[in-house]
This record gives sequence, C-alpha cells and structure tokens, in this order.
Amino acid sequence: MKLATWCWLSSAVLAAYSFLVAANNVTEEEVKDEPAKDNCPLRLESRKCEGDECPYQVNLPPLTIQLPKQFGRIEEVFKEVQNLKEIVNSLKKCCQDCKLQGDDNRDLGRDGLLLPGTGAAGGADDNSVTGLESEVNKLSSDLKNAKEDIDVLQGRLERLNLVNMNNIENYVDSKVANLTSVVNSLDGKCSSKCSNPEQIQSRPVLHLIYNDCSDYYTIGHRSSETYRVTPDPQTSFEVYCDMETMGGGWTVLQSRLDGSINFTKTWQDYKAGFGNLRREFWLGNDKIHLLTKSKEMILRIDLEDFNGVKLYALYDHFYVANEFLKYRLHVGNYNGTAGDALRFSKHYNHDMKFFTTPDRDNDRYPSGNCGLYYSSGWWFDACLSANLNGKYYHQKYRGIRNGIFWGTWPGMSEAQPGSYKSSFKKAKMMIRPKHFKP
Ligand SMILES: [Ca+2]
Repeated sequence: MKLATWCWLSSAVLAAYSFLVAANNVTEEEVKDEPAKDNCPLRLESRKCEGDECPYQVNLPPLTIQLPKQFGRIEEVFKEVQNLKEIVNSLKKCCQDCKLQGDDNRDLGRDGLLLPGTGAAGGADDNSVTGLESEVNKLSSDLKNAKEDIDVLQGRLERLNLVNMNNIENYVDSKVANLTSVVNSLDGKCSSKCSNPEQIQSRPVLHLIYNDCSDYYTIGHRSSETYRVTPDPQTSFEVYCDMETMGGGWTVLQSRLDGSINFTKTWQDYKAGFGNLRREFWLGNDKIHLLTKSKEMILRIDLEDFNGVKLYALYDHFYVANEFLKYRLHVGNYNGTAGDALRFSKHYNHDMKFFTTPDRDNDRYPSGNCGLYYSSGWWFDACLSANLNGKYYHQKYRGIRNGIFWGTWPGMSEAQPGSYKSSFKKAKMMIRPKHFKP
C-alpha cells in the first residue's frame, strides 16, 4: 500500500511537470507514460469539456483520481503565452519594416526632396512634388499678374486725381474770368451811358455782396435811394445812397434838412442810429464803424446856409473806431470849400477824439459834458469848432452856440458873444471808398 501511494504521488507530480514543459504538445487526449513507464501506468486525461468545466482525471489503474478543474488554468496560461509570443513576433517584423522604410526615406532626403511622411512610395512622392511645384509656379505667376494690375490701377488713379484737380482749377479759372468780364462790362456800360439802368437790371447779374453804396453804383444803380449793404458778413442794413453828388456812390451817414428829428439823443441812440433815412437821420456809430473799418473811406460834408450858400469839405481819410474805443474819430487830408473845421486849430481839433453824448462824457473838457452843454452827440474836444448834430434852428438864434455849427464857415466865428448866430439849412455827411472811380 505504501509503495502504491508513493508511486501514485510521484507519477502525479511528474505528469504535472511534463505537462508544463511540453505544453505545446499537450493535447486533450493525454500525457502518457513517459516518467512512469513501468511501474506506474499513470494517465492524465482531459475529459471532454462540458461548458466551462474541463476537469482532468488521472488514471492509475485501477485507481482513478479526479483533479480539480483549476488545474486547467495552466493550459490557459500557456495559451496566453503563445499568443503573446505571436504578438511579439509580429511587432518585431513590423519594426524591421519601419527600419527599412526609414532607410528609404533617408536615401530620398539625400536627393534634396524629403517630403512629409505619407508612407507613400517614391513615385507618388515625385508626383506630389511636381504638383506642388506647378502650384507654386502658378501662385507666383498670379502674384506677378496681381502686381501688374495694381500698378495699372495706381496709374489710373493718379491720372484721375490729376484730371480732377485740373478740372477744378479750370472751373475756378473760368468762373473768375466770367466774373471779371461781367464786372468789366457793367463798369464799361455804367461809366459811359447809364441811361437805362433797367436794361442792365433785367440781365442776369451774379449776386455780389454790396459793402456800401459804391458797389450799387458799380452795378449800374443811379437813383439816390435806400439800399441794403453788407459791410460785414454778419451784418447788413439799409442805408441811403447819394448817386448824384460828385459822381455818386456815396453812403450817407447823417442828414439834416428841416429839424424834424431831435438830435439831442443818448449814447444808445447814437450807437444804433435814429431818424428817417429819406429825411433826417444819424446812421449809427456801430454801422459807421463797420462801413469804415474794412476799406479806406473818404468823408464828404455838404452844407447849405439859409442864404443858399453851398459849400463842402472833403476828407481823404475817415475812420470811426468801435464802441470799445468810444467810436474815436480819425479824420484827415482836408480838401474843399467849407474849410477844415474838424481840425480848426491846435486847441480845437476833433480828430482822434472820442464820441460824447449828453449821457456819456468822453470829451476833453474837464469841468463838464460838452454833449450835454451843446445838446448833441459828437466827437467833442473841449469843446468844439464843429458840430453837425446840434439843434436845428430855422433861423438865426441867440445864446449858447448849440445849433448846427461849422467853425470855418465864412463869417460864422466872427459873431460877437450875445449876438445872433447863424445856423444851417442843410447838412450832410457821407462816405465813399477812397479808390472808387465813378
Ligand atoms: Ca468832460
């Protein structure tokens, strides 16, 4: 019994060992006889699988021992080992292929054309290179064409700019030429005939800005009337134009005719102007300033006494400053028949004097207001050798010399204190551009 047991056990171990070593050759049928050929007719049999269970049995006649089914795991392990071996072999082969391919690519690279790895054969790479080359050439050609197109367009643009500038210049030149010819033709017509201003007016005349009455004269107006002037782009107003005296074109600043208008007025009245443009009026210091500030103006003063004597004074220089400068008077270069009363003497000189009104004392008389004393707004010194805004007297008067006064009028200053004083029937102040030729 002891011998039998040992024999069985050793046979079993040997059978298991032989099974492990010679797994490749193990079949379902058997592992027979080798270790215990003689004494131990041992057999290990794998029985037919029934489902997952493939139990093994060891036959040791007459003994048969059932082995646990887990014993079959050894067979599974060998199968897995076998699979792994196959995988390793395939990977090894794959690596050899990769190496060969890498060598091929390196050979191609030496020829200067190493292309992105597509794994494609050399012939395909050549085709790809050729295709790309032609594509690059095409793009290069397109780029060249585009550059030529840009050059052409740029040339056209420059020509267009040049043409446009030329057009504008030509347009401006032609307009200036038209204006010049219109002005010249009007000037020629007006200075020669001027018999039919309506005929001239009926023609289409370009609208010009009329700074003063001389501009209306220039375009053919010959009737002494009120006209609208624009001496400043922001300011236009009505004025009375004298189109008869000494050729015409005069803008009238002041007029005395009949005493219908009281000239004893305030600063504001003299600033804005007052009266009736067709009769007696003061145009207004602001307007006089505007009319004299942009052009050199001359001043003409016409006087007529109650004896019908008419004289005039002409000043080649006339300018009135703005309100901030108290409408300071600038007057000079006298010529005429009435005498230079505005610049009578060193002590009586109205040139460069401020404007004074009864309510605003800017004069050089320290003890009082010349404007208040002489009932007038004027460029008083201390106080006067002329005052064309004095009271209107219809005949000789006595007392303070507050009537219309012109100190150089024949016989006027000779009157003794307390005696009757002469006055004027008419007085008029008007201006015209210095370089105006009627
Ligand atoms: Ca004073």
